[in-house]
Amino acid sequence: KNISIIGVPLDLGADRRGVDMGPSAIRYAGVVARLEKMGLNIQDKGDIPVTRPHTFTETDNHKYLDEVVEANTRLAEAVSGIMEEGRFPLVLGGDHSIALGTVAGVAKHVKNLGVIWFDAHGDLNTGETSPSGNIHGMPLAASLGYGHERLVQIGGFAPKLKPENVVIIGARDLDAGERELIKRIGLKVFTMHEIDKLGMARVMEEAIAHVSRNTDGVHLSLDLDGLDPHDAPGVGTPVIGGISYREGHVAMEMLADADILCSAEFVEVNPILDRENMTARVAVALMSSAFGDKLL
Ligand code: DIR
Ligand code: MN
Ligand code: MN
Ligand code: MN
Repeated sequence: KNISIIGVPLDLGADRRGVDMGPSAIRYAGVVARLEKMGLNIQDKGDIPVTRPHTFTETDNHKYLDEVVEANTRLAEAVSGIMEEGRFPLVLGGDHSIALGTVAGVAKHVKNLGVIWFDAHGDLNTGETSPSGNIHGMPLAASLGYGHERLVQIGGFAPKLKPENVVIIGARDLDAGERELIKRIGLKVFTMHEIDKLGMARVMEEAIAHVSRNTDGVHLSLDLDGLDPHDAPGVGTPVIGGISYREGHVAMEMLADADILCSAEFVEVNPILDRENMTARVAVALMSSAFGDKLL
């Protein structure tokens, strides 16, 4: 595989500052060397420029809408360019609002795109339902065509995803409006309840079958807060009772075996809240498994 890495030092979609340092933390954790050691061809394209705001702005319950749209428009173009070269985009966040740009760039080239969304949250809010006004709680809704027109239309087309091609894994903190949307559009969600009851291997079997049935490629959007805060403490919105380090690994290994991924992003690494860059190191370990690294 030929992989192009791109960082997005954006934290304006989240409440707590610091995930803008996520790309640096993941590079410091040795992502390039680790993947090169597996024999992969790696090109690090550096970071997308992000405009720092001079003042706080909010538009209809969307904090920093202009800056988030601008960064994601640039990201969509960069990701689309990587796809055009026939390379695999690996995007380093940054808050999860950057999925708006990644998914836009990938969906431009993959007609029926599947998505696996690892997250403690649904990221299915719109300006009407969001309790926070933070855009990192909205990217999956917008990619499905729900929410603010400027978010929905990033990349110049909409919707990017069909609900039947998406699964969420690891959810344990869903807002009322998100639950309503999940039921209304019939979205497949494996909450922690299903993971506890069935086990991660069975959940992944079902998830992989679901997202590869009618698709031409699958995007992995992995929010590190999907993992348990014990294993990934460096995230802005930790939620107790998450996916363990080992469950994360078997999930990534099963994705590698299924060989369905066309793109991936690892988001919400916050080095300010971390311990010895542990969360960035977990992110790199999960990436290597997703790209086929084996214990034996
Ligand atoms: C909450 C938190 N659902 C919101 N979302 C987070 O603000 O919309 N997503 N933290 O990662
Ligand atoms: Mn910052
Ligand atoms: Mn998220
Ligand atoms: Mn989350």
